[in-house]
Amino acid sequence: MPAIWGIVNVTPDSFSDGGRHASPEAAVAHGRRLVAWGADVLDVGGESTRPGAREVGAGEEIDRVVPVIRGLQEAGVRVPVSVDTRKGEVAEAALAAGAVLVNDVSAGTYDPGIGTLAAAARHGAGVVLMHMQGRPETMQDRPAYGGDVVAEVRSYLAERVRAAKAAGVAVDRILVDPGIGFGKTLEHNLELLRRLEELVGDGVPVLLGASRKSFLGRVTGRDVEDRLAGSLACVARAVEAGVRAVRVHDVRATCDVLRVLGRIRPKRH
Ligand code: HH2
Repeated sequence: MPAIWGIVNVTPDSFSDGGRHASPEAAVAHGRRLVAWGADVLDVGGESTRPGAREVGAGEEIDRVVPVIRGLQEAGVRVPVSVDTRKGEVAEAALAAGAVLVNDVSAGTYDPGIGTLAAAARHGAGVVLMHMQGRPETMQDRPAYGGDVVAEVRSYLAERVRAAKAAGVAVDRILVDPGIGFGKTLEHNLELLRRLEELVGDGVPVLLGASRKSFLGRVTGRDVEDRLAGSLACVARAVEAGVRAVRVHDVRATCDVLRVLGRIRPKRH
């Protein structure tokens, strides 16, 4: 069964839970709740990357995530903590504060400085390398792929895996992610989900983030707070395809889905 990455957004403007856990205390309490519900990893983020989001400076992002990472440790939370950031400086501060993974939606391409990959390598941390076309500010303006979106995403991720290895990240600490909703039309997202096995077959563990995303709204007609069932359908699809981790807001319900699927899936030989 995939690991459950519970989302802890310490932001005023995230698309589904912006402002809800903006104080460090509220974010730590939320993280503890997610662990009690079954989260295997907590993914702490201080910058929204939703379409059109405003960029946040490294200092502001550090001020948001570091107190939460420290607070989780002080509260005795033992699950690994990931920092969701594109900036090397933020990754460095978060890893120094106790995070052990860097989830970078730019796969190490955003930060021209030391960068997230070098920071992860220095700390022996893991990384998530996600595919995104363009930047959050403009990525949904007119996403386009030459021919086959799945082939393009796979070759981009293979190149970013090579870059991570070259930066010194341990091979067995790398995950890749097709980046659902990041520079993709509805049809691109659906095609990636339909053909997840191709990505899994490339041999690098896959993380999938589809939780509450707008393509689910397009399919079901539901607003963001009402996309649980659609999100869980994606979790079931991830299990079927052999995905290694799912990044979700609704940890308790996801955990139930995985428990049941774990008992009723045909055994593979
Ligand atoms: N999606 C979001 C943020 N980070 N990281 C990975 N690896 N994969 C994803 O699909 C992914 C991600 C967007 O979701 P959320 O954090 O809820 O929203 P926001 O970016 O508005 O904070």
